Parts: sequence; C-alpha cells; structure tokens
Amino acid sequence: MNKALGDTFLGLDLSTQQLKATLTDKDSNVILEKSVAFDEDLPEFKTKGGVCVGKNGRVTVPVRMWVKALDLLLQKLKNSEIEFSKIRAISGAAQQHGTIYWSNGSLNFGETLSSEKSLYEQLQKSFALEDSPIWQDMSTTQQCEALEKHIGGPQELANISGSKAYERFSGNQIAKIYQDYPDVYKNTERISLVSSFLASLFLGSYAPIDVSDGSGMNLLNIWQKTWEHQLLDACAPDLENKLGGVVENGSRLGCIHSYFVQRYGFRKDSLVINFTGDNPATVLSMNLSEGDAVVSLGTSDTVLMHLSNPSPSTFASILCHPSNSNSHMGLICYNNGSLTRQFIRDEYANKSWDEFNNLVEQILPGCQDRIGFYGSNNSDSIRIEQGSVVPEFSDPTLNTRAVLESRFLSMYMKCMQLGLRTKRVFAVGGAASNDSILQVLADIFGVPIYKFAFGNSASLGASYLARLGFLKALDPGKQFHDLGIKDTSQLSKQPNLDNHQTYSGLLEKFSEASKKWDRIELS
Ligand code: ADP
Ligand code: XUL
Repeated sequence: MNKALGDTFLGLDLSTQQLKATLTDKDSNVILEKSVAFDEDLPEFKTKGGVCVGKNGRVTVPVRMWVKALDLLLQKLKNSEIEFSKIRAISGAAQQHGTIYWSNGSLNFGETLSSEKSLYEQLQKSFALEDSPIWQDMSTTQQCEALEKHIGGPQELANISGSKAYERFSGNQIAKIYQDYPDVYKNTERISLVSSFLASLFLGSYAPIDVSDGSGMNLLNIWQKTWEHQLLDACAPDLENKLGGVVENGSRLGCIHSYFVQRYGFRKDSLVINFTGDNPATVLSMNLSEGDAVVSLGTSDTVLMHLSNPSPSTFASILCHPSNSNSHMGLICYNNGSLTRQFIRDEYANKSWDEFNNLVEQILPGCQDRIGFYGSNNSDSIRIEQGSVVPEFSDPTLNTRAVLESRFLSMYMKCMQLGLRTKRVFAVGGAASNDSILQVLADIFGVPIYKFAFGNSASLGASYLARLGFLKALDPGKQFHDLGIKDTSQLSKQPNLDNHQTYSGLLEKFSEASKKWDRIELS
C-alpha cells in the first residue's frame, strides 16, 4: 500500500459481483484498492455472479448480503492497515436501478446501532423485502407497457424521463412490488436505490437519491430534476413520500455514524457525500471531451458519453450529468456483458482467456460472413451463417470472435445514430484487461483505445465525488473541474484501418440482422 501523506477520500462501488473500494489522496493518486467478491467471500447467500435468478425473469439479491459485505470490506481495509483517521469524506457508486424496501419504523435505525455487533446482526428487521430486485430483472414487461400507455408512448416517456420504459428501471420494478406484494409495499417506509441504500448505512438514516442515478428510474423529469407526478402516480400510490428528495452530486449528507468511528477508527467528522450510479461515477473518473466515448465491459456492457444538447430516443438513455449540472450523459446498456463472453469462453475455449484470445486473433474480421447474437446460454443465442439462421456455425470456434463483433458493431452503430462522431474510446471494466478484445474494439470503431492504470473506474469516480463534496462543504462554489484531475489514460490500441474498412462494409448487413435479433442483447 502507498502511504498517503495528507487527507484521503474513500470511494466504494457496490457492483453486481463485488463490493469494491478505492482510496485516493488530495492529488487524486490512488493509495489502495480492495474488494469483496459475493460468490466467493459470502458463499452462504448462494449467489451466482452476485445474484439469485428466480422464475419468469426475476433477478434479486438478498439485501442483507450487501449489508454483510460492507463490514467485510471495511475489515479487509483495516487488516491492510489503512489509516481511517485520514479519510475526510466518503462517497460511493452502485449498480443502477435496483431497489431496497426499508420497513416501517426503520428511519432511525442508527439510534440503536452498537459497534460491538455487526451491521448484519443489527439490521435483521430493517427491510420489508428480503430480496431486492436488481438491474438484471426482466420480469416487468407488463408494468413497462402500462407506463408507456399511460404517458402516450415510449417516445413521450423518453422526452420526460430520458428513457423509454425499461424492465430494469426502478419505477417499473416498484410498480410490480406494489401489485404483487401489496403488504410489502404498505410496510415500506422508504425505497432506496442501491447507491442511496449504501449511503444510508454510513449515515445511520435514510440518504436521498442523487439526480444522475435517479434518472434511471423512469420517474424523474431529467430537465427539471424533480419527481414527475404523473409517472409516480402511474407506478404506485404515495410514492413521493417513500422515495424522499433528490440531490445534486457533491451534496454533503452528514457525518459518518459513530458505529464506523468506534469499530474501525474513522474520524468523527468524516463527511458522507451523496452516492451515485456506477455509470455516472465512471464518467466522473475521467474528463470526457467532445468525441470521447467510454466503453465499459463489466457484468453489463455500457457505452457512456457526454451530451450537451441531447435528443431523447428509444434506443439509448439520457441521464442528468454527474458533474455538470447544465448537461446530460448518454447511456447505451447491454445486460449480457462479461457473463456472456465467459459462457462463450467456457464453451469454445476450454475456460481459458488465453485460448479464447488465440482463437479471436486467428479468425479474420467478419468471421467469414457469420453473425451471432448471444444470450447467456445456447438456447438464448442466434447464429446467422451466410444469411441463414443455424443452430451452430460450421466452424464453432468462430463464436469467439463473433461474440465480440456483434457487440462492438452494435455499439458503433448506435453511437452514430446518436450523432456521436467518436474520436477516442476509453475502455474500462473487467474485460478491458484483455488486449485481444480491445483490438477488435479499436478496429470496429476505427479509433484509438485508451485505458487506465487503476482497476475500477466507478469506485475511483466515487472517491473524486467524496473530495468534491468535502471541498464544497468548505466553499459551496467549488466545481468538479476545481479538483484538477489529471488525465492518466494511456494509449492501448491503434486501429488497423484495413480491418476498419472491412467492418464498415459489413455495417449494412449487420444493421439489417440486428433489427430482428438485437433485442436478445440490448436491454
Ligand atoms: P462489475 O463491476 O460489473 O461487477 P467488472 O467490471 O469487475 O464487473 O468485470 C468483471 C468481469 O470481468 C468478469 O465477469 C470477467 O468475465 C471479466 N474479465 C476479467 N478478466 C478478463 C479477461 N482477461 N478477459 C475478458 N474478461 C475478463
Ligand atoms: C445501466 C445498467 C447497468 C448497471 C450495472 O443502465 O443497468 O450498467 O448499472 O452495472
């Protein structure tokens, strides 16, 4: 571990498969990164890929697993001798859209917290719903259709909330809980997003939702940054009370609860700054200019960009920008990211990334006129060989390159439809460590790919958010650019322009095929 000389700032990321922490100093240097992996470190909750898959598209997480993970992570930080007394502020990021239902009477759960027992032991009765629906949940098609109908169609909904109705978006998830479990809804005093839930644990009381993460709910008016009553009312009764207020990024929520001071040695005046979504936090971790796109290759694959004058569409989402209150960010999300690539690796490359990469490098761009649209197993996947749908390619190893090509061609096409003339791509997330994958990305976009030395961009962005909040508490006029964050990205791959030309020639055919099949992939 690097020793920090002065103040430090802690950023967390409650992602799908792990809870991660990044500690930075006042010059934005990374001092330490640590994580807890849910499947491996907390096997008693029996998650796979960090989640529990139920019937009819339901995907949930036992909320108390996240509670337990927080103490485990802080204990790991303590074991690595991090100096808690230097941490001036804490913020966090989290997977977007998931909802947590606090039970009636939990508002002041902090009043009775003792540092002698774990949070897990003490928060047994705090949740009206044990299993929180998360972003992978696809069970709310009916609620989505009802919301779009209520408001006049998908484009109308996008014009107000930034997005058409998506199954994973929180408003539709809340509507389903209200309809399927009215008693749970009645017994719920506060609904948190995953980000505001984690902030609440640090505060010992309910934290507000921030506008960027709140833009992923189909409930917020992304222009006025207030709840939209006609949308709230269409989802469930009394919803505004249960959601509480919304705040801008960099907002100081209060001081850390004494539980953390006594148990781990945090300073009493450590500030808790608002927590945000993982995608907005990733945008915060880098200074994007016009023509930059971030491609995040994690459990979900996302493309993120800065938009100063966005037009809502039905194939991308627009969120309030996390650091520039006058602008927005664009988000294109594919819910089958790394786990789908893992499935192809396991099936065709002996569970080895090296073998997967060897195959990818041997296959020519375009996969000899094969296109694949992949779900998370074979029965959810479609393969097209020379124009016809086939159960398997004549050469099955082609799946390795095809799984990358269809994803990146789709991203490239959608960026163009959004009017983004990409000049640089920043690659982040677990699969950004794979050079063969990045070369295909560079060739398809026809632009250089940049990477960062440090692993997790969302928790890094959250640590910057913590510093912003700390500075704002001293001087409310401080802005994100005052942090003076240096561009630490490094050129990783240059495009092969011959390959780019081959891909440009395939776009029309791909676009036709994807009209029919990319619903498998795009969520
Ligand atoms: P999240 O934050 O969404 O939980 P990460 O960004 O940490 O996810 O990414 C985790 C994923 O990274 C794993 O599911 C794994 O498949 C993928 N990954 C890790 N190393 C490699 C590699 N060398 N090549 C491709 N994918 C990788
Ligand atoms: C974005 C989305 C995912 C989650 C999990 O809309 O659903 O990227 O934030 O990372």
